[in-house]
Amino acid sequence: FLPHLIASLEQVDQTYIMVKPDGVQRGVVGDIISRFEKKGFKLTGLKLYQCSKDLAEEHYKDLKLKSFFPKLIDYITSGPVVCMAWEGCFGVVASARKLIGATDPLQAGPDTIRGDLAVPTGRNIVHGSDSPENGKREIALWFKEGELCEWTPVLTPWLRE
Ligand code: IDP
Ligand code: MG
Repeated sequence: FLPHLIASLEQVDQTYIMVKPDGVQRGVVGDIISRFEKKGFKLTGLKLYQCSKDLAEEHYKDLKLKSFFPKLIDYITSGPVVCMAWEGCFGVVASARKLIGATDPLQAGPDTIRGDLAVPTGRNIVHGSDSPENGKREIALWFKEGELCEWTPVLTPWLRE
């Protein structure tokens, strides 16, 4: 039983969650953080940060050819964002996307962050990685070495199988 428990406790993924500048301005940072805490994710990195155009463009490089790309970069660099690294068992990345809701807040379900708090797609207040690979990539992009904390929440056995 114990070796099995330890092995499954080790299966972790990370997701990069970011409160966009509109979320910071609107004072919903606490609400957003609280939803991930209550879900049982483990916070490993957190900072308020004014990002450069270069960093925003690198983060959204897959969208470079979209017509809204220049506006997206203006939006993301328009004020400080809150960068967060969250860790959880396998499924944490998809689970975070569920809490966030669809890209277009009109399509996002009730009780999701975007469904509850946002209206237009271009002001959808929060970012979440779309795959475990991108979770790793984005955390490495937004956090420097030494900014992430490794710690053991006492509730882990109650939150992971
Ligand atoms: P996601 O944030 O739900 O993963 P993506 O398709 O990766 O959605 O797009 C990244 C961000 O670009 C969105 O969160 C939104 O801020 C912006 N965006 C996406 N599509 C549109 C659009 O059609 N108009 C304006 N902004 C958009
Ligand atoms: Mg995306």
